[in-house]
Amino acid sequence: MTRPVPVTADADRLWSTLEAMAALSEGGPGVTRLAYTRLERRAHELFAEWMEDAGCAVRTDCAGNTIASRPGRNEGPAVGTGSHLDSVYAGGRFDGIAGVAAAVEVARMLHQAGVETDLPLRFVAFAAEEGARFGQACCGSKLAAGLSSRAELDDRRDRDGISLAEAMAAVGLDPDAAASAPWRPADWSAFVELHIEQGSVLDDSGVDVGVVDLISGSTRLELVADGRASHTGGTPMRGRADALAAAAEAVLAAERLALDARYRGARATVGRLLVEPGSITTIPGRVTFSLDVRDVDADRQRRAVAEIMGRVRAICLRRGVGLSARPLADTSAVVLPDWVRAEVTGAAGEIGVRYRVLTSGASHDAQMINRVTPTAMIFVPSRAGLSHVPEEWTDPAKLAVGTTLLFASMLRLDAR
Ligand code: HGY
Ligand code: MN
Ligand code: MN
Ligand code: MN
Repeated sequence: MTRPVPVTADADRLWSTLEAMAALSEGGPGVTRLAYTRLERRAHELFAEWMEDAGCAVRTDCAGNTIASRPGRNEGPAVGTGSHLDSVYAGGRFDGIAGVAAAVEVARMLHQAGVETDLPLRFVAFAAEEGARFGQACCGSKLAAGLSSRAELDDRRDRDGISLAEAMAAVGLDPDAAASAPWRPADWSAFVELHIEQGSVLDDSGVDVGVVDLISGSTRLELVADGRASHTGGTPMRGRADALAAAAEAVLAAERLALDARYRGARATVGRLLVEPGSITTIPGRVTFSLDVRDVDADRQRRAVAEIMGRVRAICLRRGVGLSARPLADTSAVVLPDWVRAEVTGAAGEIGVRYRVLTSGASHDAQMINRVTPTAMIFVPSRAGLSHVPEEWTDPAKLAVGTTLLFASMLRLDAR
């Protein structure tokens, strides 16, 4: 006998789920729970415990994604939801976790009400979505979508030179198996990821939720400027090959290009810069720095990268500084399918949730999972648009509204 279906998420329970997950952090400001670390696996274990208590069977796939399955009346392609549990360095409590906590709450709402769906439902905690540690974004969902080669797992390395494959093996995963066990599209009917907006459109407009139509692409490179280290006092200014001065010009060249009207919509950022030998009295010999170029237009994104790299090469040539570059990630913008988005906006209409259609500047697991099964995204507001910082905040009531919409959307997708 099914009891009346609760149509609203339990905001307090949802909040304590989020807080319990956010407490799993390496310490220091904000949340630090990096890709393929013991701490990330601990977060997946906690997710698995919660989902077993909510009546799901739980397994971890070869890429380290944890998948909780709830049977329906019939076998068949599942309706899925989920997000990631890793964070950036000193990040916020909501990026990724909000979508996983919402998935847990939906499973609890269904379990509590004894709801029997037609199709099976699956709730996913993705591994290693953030590029903070290895540069590569969406590792777990890329592997699930069959978009990562085994060589990439050896090639991407963290600050200590540990490769993705070595980090996976260190937490008990098999990189060989991970690179050859993609999810089967036939096992899925649709997927909805709830995530914080990481921009300020919802917060500025006061609208409760966003429904995403397009997710930006992202090209990420690691550049190394090789100059000539030498004594800061004994070396005349003329004829120096100062790697940091060259990198500094490169940072400004990237910014200037992204501000150029020809590249309106592109975003270019140097987020990390390492100076060697890093001594006050030595001219910097080598600078290693990142370049992240995002755009909703794949062609403009690649033209922006090409033009920035052309400018950086010219700067280095003029300064007698060598330049090398290696790719870290390269994804194109993804348009999410109308029909799944229509089910989400239809559910919003049914339950009286105000929404607006938004583009995502951030990349997401949904981008990869959309290659497996048609996907939608629900955004909840980020206060002042802040994210990837300890000040990241989403109002508990707004998170509950987004979760209620996720619940209603999944039931609509099940009933199709
Ligand atoms: O970097 C991003 O866009 C996402 O937060 N991983
Ligand atoms: Mn995220
Ligand atoms: Mn993020
Ligand atoms: Mn994401």
